[in-house]
Amino acid sequence: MTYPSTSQMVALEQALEEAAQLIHSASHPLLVCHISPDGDAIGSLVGLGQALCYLGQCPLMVSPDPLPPGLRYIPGTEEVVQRADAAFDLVISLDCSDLERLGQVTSFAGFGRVPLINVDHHLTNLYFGNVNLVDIHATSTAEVVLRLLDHLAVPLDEKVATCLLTGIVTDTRGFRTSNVTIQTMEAATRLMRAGASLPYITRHGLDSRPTSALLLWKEALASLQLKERVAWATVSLSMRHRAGYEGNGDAGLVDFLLSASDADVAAVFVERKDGYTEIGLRAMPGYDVARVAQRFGGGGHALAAGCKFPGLPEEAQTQILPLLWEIVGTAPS
Ligand SMILES: [Mn+2]
Repeated sequence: MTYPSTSQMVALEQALEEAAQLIHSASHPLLVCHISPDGDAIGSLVGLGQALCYLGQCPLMVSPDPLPPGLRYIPGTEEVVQRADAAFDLVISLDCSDLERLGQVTSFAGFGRVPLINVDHHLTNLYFGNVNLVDIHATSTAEVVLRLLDHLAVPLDEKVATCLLTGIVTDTRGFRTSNVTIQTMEAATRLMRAGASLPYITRHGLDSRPTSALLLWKEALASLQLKERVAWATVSLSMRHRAGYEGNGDAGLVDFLLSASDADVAAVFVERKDGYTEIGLRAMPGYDVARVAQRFGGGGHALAAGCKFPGLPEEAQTQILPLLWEIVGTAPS
């Protein structure tokens, strides 16, 4: 697997035009986001979905996994479905770095026989679409969707703006990440002008979580370890049970671990029912944890990545922690 070349990045303008042509010639597009969806996945899905209604297309909006209750404040999410009953003549994937992230959608009747537009911003994107609208410098897929809407000359309304600003705010954790640029702030300003409320989105998108998530943190933090600038913790099935936490993943714990002043890299190892361990990785600017995630078939961004390991958390730690120590042992680039 290789990172996208410069020519692929230069091809972005051409990809915008090709995507616009495919959208204009479609009658029944199907939009899909990734499994275990986050704010950017759902915000981009329903933002683009509702905007395309202005072109007379009301696409089918599919999330392969059920919507986490915390994302239901995003306008339009009541129309998101998990299965496609109707036929479609175009697929647009949002925030997915590879086909596996589309979950069961790749087995829908007709998938693979219609064109696919891949809209994403992950460094590890595999360019699996007929058109690849992938900007690895964008903070979020929502930012790429905004460029597509500009290219299509679709007007922004309050709902669409709220969806897209949710994607930017959640993927940048409130404009905190190192990839935030003046262009990001300009995009956010435009979305606010169109009616999106930044305080509302920040409150619902970042500063609110189920109480059971805090109880899960309490359990998992008892396992916190820090050695040679790597902080890590485990979320076991029994912790999840004791906390009564029904969501997937680590409930955002890995970002909290990176706030330890002695850590440059953080990892959370989440035990799953299927025998796998899900690993969330975070790094301070200058390091690249996506390369470690890729070695185990995962992906993401240099500073935020994830992968799955076939085995228990302890087994995953034996293999992955040495690679993380290797990363922090080298000077940041
Ligand atoms: Mn994203």
